Amino acid sequence: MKKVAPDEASALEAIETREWIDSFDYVLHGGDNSRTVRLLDALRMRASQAGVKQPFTSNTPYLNTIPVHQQVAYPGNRDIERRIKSLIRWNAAAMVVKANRESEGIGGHMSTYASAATLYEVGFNHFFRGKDAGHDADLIYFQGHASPGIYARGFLEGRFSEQQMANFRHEQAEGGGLSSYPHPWLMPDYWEFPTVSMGLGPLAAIYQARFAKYLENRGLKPASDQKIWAFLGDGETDEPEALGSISLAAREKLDNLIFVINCNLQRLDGPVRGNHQIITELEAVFRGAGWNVIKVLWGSDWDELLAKDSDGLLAKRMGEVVDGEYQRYVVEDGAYLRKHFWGTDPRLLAMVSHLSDDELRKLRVGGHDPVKVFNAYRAATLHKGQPTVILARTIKGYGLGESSEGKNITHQQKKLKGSELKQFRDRFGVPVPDETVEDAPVYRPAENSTELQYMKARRAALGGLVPRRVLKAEPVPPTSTESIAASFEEFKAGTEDKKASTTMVFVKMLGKLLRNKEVGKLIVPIVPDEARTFGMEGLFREVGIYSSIGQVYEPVDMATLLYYKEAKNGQILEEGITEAGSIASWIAAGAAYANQAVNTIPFFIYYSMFGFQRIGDFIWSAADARCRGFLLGGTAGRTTLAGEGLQHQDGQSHVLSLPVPNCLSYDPAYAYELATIIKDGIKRMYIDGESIFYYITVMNEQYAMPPMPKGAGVEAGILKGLYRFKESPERSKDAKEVKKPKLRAQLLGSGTILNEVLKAQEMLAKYGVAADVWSATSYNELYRDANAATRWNMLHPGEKARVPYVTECLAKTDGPIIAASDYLKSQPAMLAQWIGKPITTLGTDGFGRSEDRGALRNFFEVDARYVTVATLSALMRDGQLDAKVVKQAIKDLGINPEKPNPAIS
Ligand SMILES: Cc1ncc(C[n+]2csc(CCOP(=O)(O)OP(=O)(O)O)c2C)c(N)n1
Ligand SMILES: [Mg+2]
Repeated sequence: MKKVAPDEASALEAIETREWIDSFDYVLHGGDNSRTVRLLDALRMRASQAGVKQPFTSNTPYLNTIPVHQQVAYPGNRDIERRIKSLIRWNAAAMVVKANRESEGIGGHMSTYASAATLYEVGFNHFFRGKDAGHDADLIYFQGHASPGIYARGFLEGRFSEQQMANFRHEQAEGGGLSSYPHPWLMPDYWEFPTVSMGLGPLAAIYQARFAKYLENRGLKPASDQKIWAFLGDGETDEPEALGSISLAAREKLDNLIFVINCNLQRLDGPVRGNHQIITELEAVFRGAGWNVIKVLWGSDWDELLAKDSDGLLAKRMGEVVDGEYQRYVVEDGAYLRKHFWGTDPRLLAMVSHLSDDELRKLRVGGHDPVKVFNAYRAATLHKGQPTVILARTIKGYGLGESSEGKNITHQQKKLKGSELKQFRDRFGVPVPDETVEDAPVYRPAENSTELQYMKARRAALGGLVPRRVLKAEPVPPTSTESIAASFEEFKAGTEDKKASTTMVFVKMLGKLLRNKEVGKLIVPIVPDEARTFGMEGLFREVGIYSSIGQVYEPVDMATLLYYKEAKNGQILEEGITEAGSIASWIAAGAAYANQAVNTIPFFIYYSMFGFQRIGDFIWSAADARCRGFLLGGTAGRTTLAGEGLQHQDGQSHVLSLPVPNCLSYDPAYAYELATIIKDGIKRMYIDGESIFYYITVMNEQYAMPPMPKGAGVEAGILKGLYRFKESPERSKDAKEVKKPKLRAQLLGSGTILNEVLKAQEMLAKYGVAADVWSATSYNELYRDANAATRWNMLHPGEKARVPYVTECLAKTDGPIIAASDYLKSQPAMLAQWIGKPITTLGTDGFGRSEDRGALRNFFEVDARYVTVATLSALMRDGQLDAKVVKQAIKDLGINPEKPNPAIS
């Protein structure tokens, strides 16, 4: 065989490649796209048959997804829009620079918005629909660190005064200020979605989009063309939450969802993927998950060069440069680019021989080109049957000058020197005069200027200002309080001897609420694959499991009464094993009163251990977003959930719920307590419109539910967190022989541990101790009330002091206080300062064991025997009882005083 020299081989190969491409082009120009796809399929098939190993790739070349010939012309006035964008760029940077000059270290970010300005401005001028668009109004998750740019636009729109701009990050200053990031709690008329805890926004947006379809399919919201836009950082996609549910979005065909990933190739410390390409990686991930992916990599400046690239040399080169190198190109000059990017092949060099170094350097990337961005958004909004992700290549710190643009330090840059401000001003043509430019003043043109008029007209055409948080939902009918109360009446009566768990009681209540004529439709039950755990499977058949396509198979249990019924109008959100996804649904439903103008009432029930501990950051963001609804911590209680061991047994969720200021947490023991809390919660949230939500633990231990004690103040006590459940029987008959003077004590119990406390009350009678038993439904509420009173008293000397509720209840009672719960001892202990006497707390500090309830309660020292000994011991310390009695009790009750400390064993 004739040997071919390498050079000759590559020349021959080039000719051969050319011929193949020409043949392909011939078919392509025939105009039948599907024919070309079939042709490629046939080739692939042939290669497979011949045993040619084809590397798997879910990537397309490193080029714009939308070819030039498929672009439409830009509909806006490019020149005016550029001027507006320049003013916003300036104001965004100026507000951060000024804030940091005035308060050193106050923070703020310039480089994120600088990279994303075009991405936002094309949206504001041509896509984002405001609230006046009614049900079509879009929901937009702004990248948290881009807030200065969003405020800067608001300033031009006349939404914020110069004073407010100057008070960036000083909400408390005179005239009000602007919060660092999107916080609906702090700016409830403006921000809708807290996004700055990175990763939460993308996941929340997916479930928001799914919830929008749920509302439509259930007839709670008319069909609409609403879009959910989520802007995120490329670095942010490293958060597991960010990409964790993208397959759901594809499966559900969420074509109302658009992700825009600002691919500036940098995160806080440096490049996102220095040695690789983040865009290539994300393209594969999203395409693999079934998304429509639109890459916006190259600006129009590149069109001509790429048109000449008939052999794909340039495209190949673009695809092989790693991000660290691309970042380098941003900071280097044109000569560097010519040598390092173009200089790898003489044919590439020849392609740009007509361009000067400066022109080479100025070739723009796609995310800074309004035409490319517009076309990507247009394609995304028109796309059907899939969610879309736009991967937009941008430059971090774009336009911020040499010390910032593309540099690794750019994320943290908060200051610009006078000369840098001047450069910035000149580059973007901002009309700030030389005399003041170094002060970094914000600039707003005259009200009747072309720029402001244009902005206003665009926003008016698109349904008004964005972002805007508007409360449009009708409150639920006030009469629902009565209808709910009537249906809950049975819970007041108790179950006599029939045993039930609070979980069973809750499920019964939920059923009643679902059947309630006034609120039934609004209830949204959410479960993360735990419906059977909580005995909720009866609801499957009754209200159906939501499925956007109904049920396309015959379920295996079709013949049974409780079959697994999926339906397009199903009410239950069965999320599968994802507490993060479930809470995202709960957040969408809990804030629907503001975002979707529907007052949905979500009940999310889950294993309590996997709540605040696992998804605490989501719950915090729900609080910020002013969500309303109920979180139910099921199988709660460290010793109550028997057998499951330390990863399931929750003894901390009430400690973890305390920091959430608008979350009310309860640990009820009995049916009537639970009924009282839920009934009041619906009234406060959905009739009175309070931005609070509830965390309630429910348990799986079964016992007879007592009737609600008679007497005024019980319901109020349940809600405030404490009431006397059972007074001491004066002296039990067994105790007659006890010669001692009467001893007294106050016993507090929560959740199922209240039953242990009641048993202890009887035991103590035998030792001559008359104890009252209190049900402590919420230590957290007691703590907040007491703190509020103490604070008020500190600030109002000389006025009649307010008495905390817990003091009112307990300070004047007789005897020591012993409090037992299935949670950490710190729960009751935090009230000690307001009780005025010693308090002994029993709780479940430590790791659990895979044991049964009895063994666990012995291990953690929270059963009736320990409550008894703790009481006797407290009386002894108070000098009312001899140590011998306590010792004897320890012996009688079979307690081993030398057992290891459960807190650390
Ligand atoms: C959960 C979480 N971790 C860390 C941070 C701190 N943080 C703020 S911005 C940032 C880098 C952002 O990079 P990227 O997502 O690429 O956004 P860019 O600013 O480049 O657009 C980091 C680490 C945060 N806000 N949230
Ligand atoms: Mg980035």
